Parts: sequence; structure tokens; C-alpha cells
Amino acid sequence: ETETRNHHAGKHQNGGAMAAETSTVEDVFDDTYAEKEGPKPPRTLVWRNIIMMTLLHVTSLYGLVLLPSASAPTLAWTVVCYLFSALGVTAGAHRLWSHRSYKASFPLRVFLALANSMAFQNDIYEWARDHRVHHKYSETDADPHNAKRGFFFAHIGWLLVRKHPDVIEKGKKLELTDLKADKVVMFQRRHYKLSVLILCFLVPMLVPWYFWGESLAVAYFVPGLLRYTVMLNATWLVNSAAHIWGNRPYDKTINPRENALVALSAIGEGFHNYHHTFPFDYATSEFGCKLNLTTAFIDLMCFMGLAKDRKRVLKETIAARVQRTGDGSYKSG
Ligand code: ST9
Ligand code: ZN
Ligand code: ZN
Repeated sequence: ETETRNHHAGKHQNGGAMAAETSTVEDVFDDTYAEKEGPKPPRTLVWRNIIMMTLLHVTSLYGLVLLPSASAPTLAWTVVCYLFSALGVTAGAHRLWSHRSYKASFPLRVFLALANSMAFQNDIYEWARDHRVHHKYSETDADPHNAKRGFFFAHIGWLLVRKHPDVIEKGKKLELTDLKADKVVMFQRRHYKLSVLILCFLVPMLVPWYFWGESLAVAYFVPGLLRYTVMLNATWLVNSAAHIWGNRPYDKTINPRENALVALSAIGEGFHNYHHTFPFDYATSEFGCKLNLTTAFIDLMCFMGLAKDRKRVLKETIAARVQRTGDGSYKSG
């Protein structure tokens, strides 16, 4: 009830025009859902995923071995690919498409969809659907990466087993018309496999080989596989580490926490107690650009006229919430 009110309060800061469109975003915790009684359904391993993920991590270790033989431009390119793919998740799938926390113009959405394919974390539609159930049914059977099932499950285990039936049952009831109406999202979904082949594997590998004569092996294993694996793990740490370790200055009744290390590697997505308390805030943090490259990027896009209507929470709303539900660890700034 309070959550809902806060949610709308946040929206109205940007004028009534936003309200009609965004009031359908279902990212607010639903405390009316109760897990089903009785024994949990059996855990079904998905061997294809277990084998592929193991292979990916082992071959990425070879990328680490090759790292010293990579040229300086290849290392710089690796960082570019990391940031580019990370933004496709943070500014794209997460803050724009899952939470609708700001509006992006068509060219920016195309850019973010391309970056998102480079991240290869499921298509935007599937990512945002899973993410909305994660917020709405956080840390219950209907949460795809329910952190109550432990670090490993929240981190990677959830991608290696069949989903709990409640995830699918609840997910099918979510309001997703905004995603279905976005031509960029639907185009990426239709051409997902091809876009991943090109953007996650071919482009990172061929650019250093073609433009500055890097060996194909280094180009494949470093900006390709190693970059992909590190970026995946940085993302997964939000679900595992930031649901386990850190302070809860905004709401001590939920598990998500403020974790600066995760914020750093996930370019701004580690302020997870704040984010689960105020999921519609475009900065996913009270403190704007601090340890938060994604917020700086969205600000830059607004400055360039490619984005608008950033939603923020009023300072008074935050202060009241800290008083009411915080764990006492709150520090301003
Ligand atoms: C990856 C994703 O890594 C990472 C997401 C992380 C999220 C982080 C969030 C934190 C905050 C943001 C921080 C960002 C930080 C970024 C930092 C960057 C540095 N609702 O899925 P299936 C339906 S992906 C409704 O097969 P199974 C579905 O439509 C890595 N319906 O379930 C289908 O129905 P139909 C690469 C749903 O069989 C049916 O159910 N990708 C929902 O249980 C079956 O769907 C992989 O590794 C829903 N929520 O299999 C692939 N879910 O047939 C991983 C499903 O009618 N995925 N449905 O269409 C899989 O292989 C499978 O999904 C599975 C489950 C094995 C995990
Ligand atoms: Zn979370
Ligand atoms: Zn979120």
C-alpha cells in the first residue's frame, strides 16, 4: 500500500503525462502473494546449460592466460565492449525497459538494443519479464533467482535448472503491453540469435583483428569470451552478493542491500536496498552519479536530447522512509 503510493508519488514529480503510461509497470512488491503449502517441486537440472556454462567459464580462463599477450588497443577495446554491453543491460533492459524509469528516443533504443545483444543475457522482453517478477515477488518461489535458495542459486544456479512453476504462473499474469508495443524490443526478440552471434562474438573478435592486426585467438578469448564471462558475473553479483551482503538504510525488512563493490563492477547497480525500495528511480540510487556510470550515461543522453522524463524520488520521501523502515546505517552522500 505504502509502496504503491510512493511509486505514484515518484511518477508525478515529472508531471501527469507520464502517469498513464507508466502506472502499468509491475515492479512493486506484492505482499498478497503467498507461497504454496507443501513440498517444493523437484529441482530439474538442464544439462545443456550446465555444460555450456562450464565450457564458457573454462575457456574464459584461457582468456586470462592470453591476457598478457593482448596489445594495448585490444585491452582498451575489451573495456569498451564491457561498458557497451553493460549499458545494454543497465540503461537498457533494466532501467528503461523493466522499470520505465525514463524515456528514450528511437535512436537511443536502437543503440541500447544493439548493446543488449552484445551482453547476451536473454532478449530484452524475456529479461524484463523475469525482472518484473523478481521485484514483484522478490525472494519467494515466484522470484526467478530467489536469493532465499542461497548464493549459488541466485548467482548462476537459476539458469541451470527449470524454473519454479510459480515464476511462470505469476509471470504470465504480468502487464507487458508496453514491451509488446515497443518495435525495437520485438525486433531484437525476433532476430535475437543472429544479433548475439554478430554483436557478442563476431564484432568483439573481428574489430581488433581487422583494425590493428591482433591475433584471432587473443581477439576471440579476451574481448570476446573473457569480457562476456566477467560481465555476466558482475550482473549476477547483483542477484547474489547484493541480496546477501551490505547495509539496509532504506528498508531493513527486505534482503536487498547497498553494496559498493557490486555497484562498481555493475556500473551503478549495487545500491540494491534503495533500488528495491524505489524501483522506479532512474538512478537506482539516492546519490546520482556516485559509483554509477549508468546514471551519468542517461544524464548525457538527456543532455543530448535523446532521453527525457527521468524519474527521481523526493528527498522528503526518502528521509521519511529511512526513519520508518531503515536499519539505522543511513549516511547522506
Ligand atoms: C542471464 C540473465 O545471464 C541475467 C539476468 C540477471 C538479472 C539481474 C537483475 C539485477 C538488477 C539489474 C542489474 C544489472 C547489472 C548489469 C551489470 C553489467 C556489468 N514469466 O525459460 P523457460 C515461460 S542469461 C512468464 O524455457 P524453463 C516461457 O515463455 C545468460 N512466462 O523455462 C515459456 O513459455 P512458452 C544466457 C515465463 O523450462 C515457458 O515458460 N542465457 C517466464 O523452466 C518455459 O520457459 C542462458 O543461459 C516468466 N518470468 O527453463 C539461458 N519465464 O513456451 C538461460 C518463463 O509458452 N535460460 N516463462 O513461451 C534457460 O535456458 C531457461 O530459461 C532455464 C529455465 C533453463 C533457466
Ligand atoms: Zn534484486
Ligand atoms: Zn530492478
